[in-house]
Amino acid sequence: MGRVWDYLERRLRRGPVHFTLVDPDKSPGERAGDLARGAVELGSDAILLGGSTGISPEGMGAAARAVRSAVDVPTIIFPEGPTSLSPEADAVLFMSLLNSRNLDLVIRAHVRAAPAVRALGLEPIALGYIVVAPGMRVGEVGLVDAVPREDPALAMGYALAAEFLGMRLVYLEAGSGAPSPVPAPMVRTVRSALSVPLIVGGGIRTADDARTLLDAGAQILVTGTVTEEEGLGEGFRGILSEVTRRRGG
Ligand code: 1GP
Repeated sequence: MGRVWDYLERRLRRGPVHFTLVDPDKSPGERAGDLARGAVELGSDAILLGGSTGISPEGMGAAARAVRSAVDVPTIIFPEGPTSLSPEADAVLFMSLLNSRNLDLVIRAHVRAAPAVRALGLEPIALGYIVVAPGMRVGEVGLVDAVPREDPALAMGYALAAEFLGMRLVYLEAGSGAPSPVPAPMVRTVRSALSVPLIVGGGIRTADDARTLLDAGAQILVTGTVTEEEGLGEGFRGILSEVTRRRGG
């Protein structure tokens, strides 16, 4: 496997992992680098670059360059489509939106993107992406049949299907800016069935949110809005302290 995957496996062996999502539209170029530096100093393990609006390859490239020179953790593209790819990043989450009604987001865009990923030298990390209600913007633009919050068994079905198809990671997404994160009972049910690492994101704003999800078995937490809106303040620091205090030496 690739270098970024090896790094993630090493990090996961010592406890929970945190990814900081930076939107190159809201935090372009050097601002992305500054945010990344602060986040990594507080213990974040990787920087995801992405957003739900059209990010140009130039915008993605400038942000990736700035992040890579600011931090020595991986810079990973969290794509909204083939146009967000840039050779300046280390890896790309090669993700299938499993509960979309738009086949492009399940597999067809991937057919177009795969040769570009290879040509750009990006490390692809296969990921099953599952949107849970309310889903927010990704739920709308992704034409998603969102998993109802009270249906952990359905989430588990999707997650296991992703694992059986060979995906390396499963991501339960409540949607960026969701009023509350994926429910803990759903995280617990999915985690109890799954062997591959479980990522949870969307609506995580406080230490309490992080504690609840980590206690339920989330292995990787993703936060974006909390830093875009509040910087590296109390919310972000609280989340990172919940993650880092669970780590072994
Ligand atoms: C969105 O899960 C991520 O794809 C992050 O969500 O912006 O709500 O932190 P937030």
